[in-house]
Parts: sequence; C-alpha cells; structure tokens
Amino acid sequence: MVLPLLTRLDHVGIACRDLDRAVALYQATFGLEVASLEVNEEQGVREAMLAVGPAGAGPGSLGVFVAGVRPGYVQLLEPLSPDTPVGKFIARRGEGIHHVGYGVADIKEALATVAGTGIRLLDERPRHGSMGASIAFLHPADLGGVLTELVEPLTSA
Ligand code: CMX
Ligand code: CO
Repeated sequence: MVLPLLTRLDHVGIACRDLDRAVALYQATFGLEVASLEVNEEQGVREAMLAVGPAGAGPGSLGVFVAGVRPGYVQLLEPLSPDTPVGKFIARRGEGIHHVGYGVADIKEALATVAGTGIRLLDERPRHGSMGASIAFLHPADLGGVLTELVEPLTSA
C-alpha cells in the first residue's frame, strides 16, 4: 500500500431537507452546475453532485474528467425518509455538513489498511456511490466526530 492513503479531497457531503432548493441555492450563489442527479436507495438519499474546479470550473462544463483530472464536488443529500442516515442526522443536528469524502487509489486495499489501525469501518466492503464510484464509510466517533468516506472513482484520476 502506497502512503498517503488519501489522494485528494473528493467531495463535501451536505445534508439538506429539500434537494431542489439546495441545488438552486448553489447554482444562484456560486454558479455551480449539476454533474449528476441520482437516487441511491441503499444509502437512503436523493443526491446531486456539483462540480468545483479544476476540471469542473470551465463555462458549460458538467464536471466530466478533463485530461484525467476529476474535479472536486459538493454533494447535496436529501433523505429518502426520516429513518435513514441523513434523515436521522437532520433530525438530530439540522441541515449542514454531513461528511467528507476523500479519493483513494484502491478502496479494498485502503479499507484493509485503515482497519489495521483500529478505526471502525462502517462498510467492510465497498458499496455503490454516485457517478459509479466505489465508496465506504469510516466511523465518525473514531475520527474526531467526522464521518469520513473513501471514494474510488469509476475512472481513477
Ligand atoms: N457525522 C458525525 N457524527 C454523526 C453523524 C455524522 N454524519 N451521523 C451521526 N453521528 C453521530 C451522532 O451525532 C451520534 O453521536 P452521539 O451519540 O455522540 O450523540 C451518533 O453518531 C449516533 O447517531 P445516530 O443518529 O443514532 O446514528 P446511527 O448510529 O444510527 O448512525 C452512522 C450513524 C454514522 C453510523 C450512520 O449515519 C452511517 O452508517 N453513515 C454512513 C452512510 C451514510 O451516511 N450514507 C449517506 C451518504 C451517502 C453518500 O455519500 O453517497
Ligand atoms: Co458522499
């Protein structure tokens, strides 16, 4: 395993009650564009990924990879029901930053390495994430209160 394990900041996950309103706010305020809009039943969310440069910065860009560079993203998350991770989070804390996602080169290797440090894995095996990525979560209580997501993009950048 090559260290450091985390290769880049992939996205900031933000919990919101109304996805359409949150997307409109980020579009109106920052001019960001929606790169993908998906429902992930397994994660209990309807979500939008809004690309933030470098590759996503150009006018009209939808956040696709340019020259192998994956942009960073704002991930806006609306719970599918109150009894989901994001639904429970909003009930307890209100809207706001829910998690941070970091890129990894090989998610299975990364999970094995992190598990060896004693940090609890919320996912023993990678799951399906937005835009075809493989994702896995690490326990916030073991990482200073920050829910942390590892992301291996579909096309590794
Ligand atoms: N960040 C930090 N702490 C969190 C948290 C978060 N996002 N969500 C819950 N917690 C804390 C709570 O504040 C609470 O802490 P205290 O006991 O100190 O008060 C504790 O965790 C338990 O809270 P809970 O509401 O009972 O939540 P659960 O234990 O049922 O679940 C967690 C918490 C993190 C294990 C669960 O949310 C989880 O498995 N998350 C991973 C999956 C996920 O979040 N998917 C949505 C995003 C999908 C995507 O990015 O693609
Ligand atoms: Co995420």
